[in-house]
Amino acid sequence: MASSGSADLVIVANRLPVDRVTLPDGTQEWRPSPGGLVSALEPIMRANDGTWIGWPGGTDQDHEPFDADGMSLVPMSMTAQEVEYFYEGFANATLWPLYHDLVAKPSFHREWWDAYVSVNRRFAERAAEVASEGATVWVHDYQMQLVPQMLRELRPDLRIGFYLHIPFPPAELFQQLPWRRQILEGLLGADLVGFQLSGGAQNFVRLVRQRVGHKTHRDLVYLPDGRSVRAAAFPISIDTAAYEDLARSERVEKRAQEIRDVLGNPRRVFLGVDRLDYTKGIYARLRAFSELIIDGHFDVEDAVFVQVATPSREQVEQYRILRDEIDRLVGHINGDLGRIGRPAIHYLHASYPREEMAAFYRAADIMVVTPFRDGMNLVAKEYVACRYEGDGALVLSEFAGAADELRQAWLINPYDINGMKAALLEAYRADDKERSRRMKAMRKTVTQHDVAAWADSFLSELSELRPSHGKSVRP
Ligand code: GDG
Repeated sequence: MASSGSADLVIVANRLPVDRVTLPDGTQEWRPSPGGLVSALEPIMRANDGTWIGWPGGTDQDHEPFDADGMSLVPMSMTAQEVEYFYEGFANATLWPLYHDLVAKPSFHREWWDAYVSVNRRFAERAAEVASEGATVWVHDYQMQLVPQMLRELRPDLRIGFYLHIPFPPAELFQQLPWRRQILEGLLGADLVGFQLSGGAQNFVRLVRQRVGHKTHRDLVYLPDGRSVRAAAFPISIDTAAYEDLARSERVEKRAQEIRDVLGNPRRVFLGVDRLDYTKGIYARLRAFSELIIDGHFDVEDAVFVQVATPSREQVEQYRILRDEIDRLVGHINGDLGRIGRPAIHYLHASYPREEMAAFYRAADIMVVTPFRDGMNLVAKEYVACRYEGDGALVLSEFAGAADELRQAWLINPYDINGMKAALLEAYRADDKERSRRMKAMRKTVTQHDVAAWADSFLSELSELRPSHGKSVRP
C-alpha cells in the first residue's frame, strides 16, 4: 500500500476550480472559476480537510499545491502532447461524441488511448498520495474513468465514488469503443458509480454483465473478489438560492432592463446560452426561429433571439467547423431578415460573468434549450431559478437530462424542426396564466432539489455502502 496523506475527502476532476490567469503586467495569479460543483462541495471540503486534484489549464508548468477557500488544491501539469492526445483527443474527440449518441463521429486513435491511460494513472497516483487512511475519494467525469480502479489497486482502504456528468450510452453505441472493457473495469474500481439518469446506470450494469461477465442484480454488480459496486442515478442541480438572490439584486434587475432597452424592447426576447458545442442543437434552434419570421408568425420588431455561445474546445476540429457553420447561418439570417438596427439574431461568441448571465436570464421571456443529447443541462435550471416572479417560458429538449424533472417545460424533439417551431410559437403566444402555471411547478422542483442536496445524497449513499470501512464524511 502506498503511504497515506492527510486528506479525508479528495476530489479528482480533470479541471481545478481555479484558472491560471496572466495579468496585464505579465504576472500570473490564480482566479477562482466558480461553478455549481465548487459551491456545492466547498462547505463539505472545508469540514473534511478536503483536497482537490486537477489540471489548471495550460501546459508543462509545475505548480506547488496551495490552499484556497479552506481547501487544498493540487495542480496537475500536462505536456502539450497530453493536452492534444488526452484532453482534445481521447476525452473530447472520442468519448464526448461517443457518449452523446454519435451526434458527431468519434475518432479512435491508439496513441490517444495511451495518453488517456497515462494521465489517469498520474491522477490516481497523486490521489493515493494525498488521501488519508480510509478517506473518501470522489472522482469526476468522463476524462477520469480509469482512476477508480487504478486508485483501488494502490489504496484498497479507500472509499471511492465516481460521478459521470454526461450521458452513459446504450450498449449498441458503447460497444464501438476498442477499449470498452478497460473503461468498464476502470469504473468498477469505485464502490458507487453515479449517473445523471437511471437509464445511464442501467446501460452501465447491462454492459458490465455482457462485456465483463460479472453477476449483477438490479443496480448492483458483484465482483469475484467479494466486493460489490452500486450504479445509481443522482441528477445534478444548481445552487438555486444563489441564483435567485443574484436575480433579485438591484444591479441585475437594472442590467436586465438595459439589455431589453438595447434590444429595442421587443414583445418577446428569446434566449439561448450554451458552450459552443455540436451537442447543444444551436443551429437547428436558430433555423426554427428564423422560419417563424419567414412564415409571418412574427416580425423582428416583435421578437429577437439572443444567443450566447461560450467559446469551447477551439482546438478540436469539429468545434471549428461548428463555429463556421453558426457564423454563416447567423450572417445569412440577419442579412435576409434583419432591418437596420434590428437584427433577428444577436449572436455573442463570448463568455460573461455570472451576474451578466443572470441579467440575460431576467431579460428573456423564452429560454430555448435544444440539445440533441445532454447529461443534465444546468442552463435550464438556472433560468428557472432566476424567474422568481414565476413568469418566463422554457422550451426544453426531451433529450436533456433536465427534461426528466422539468416536465412542465414546452418539451421538444430537436430533430423535428416543425415540432420545435410549433413549441416556440406556443411559448411565444402563451398567456401569463399558462406560463406561470408551468414555471411555478418547475421552480418547486429546482428549489427542493439543489446542488447541495445532490452532493449530500451521493456522499451519504457512498458512506452507507462502506460503513465499516473508513471515516464518514461530515456534511
Ligand atoms: C456538463 C454536461 C451537465 C455558460 N456560458 C457561460 C457560463 N456558462 C455556464 C452555465 C452553466 C454551465 O456553464 C454549463 O452547464 P451545462 O449543464 O448547461 O452544460 P455543460 O457545460 O455541457 O456541462 C451537462 C453538467 O456538466 C453538470 O453535470 O448538466 O449535461 O454536459 O452553469 O451558466 N457561465 C458564465 N459565463 C458564461 O459565458 N459565468
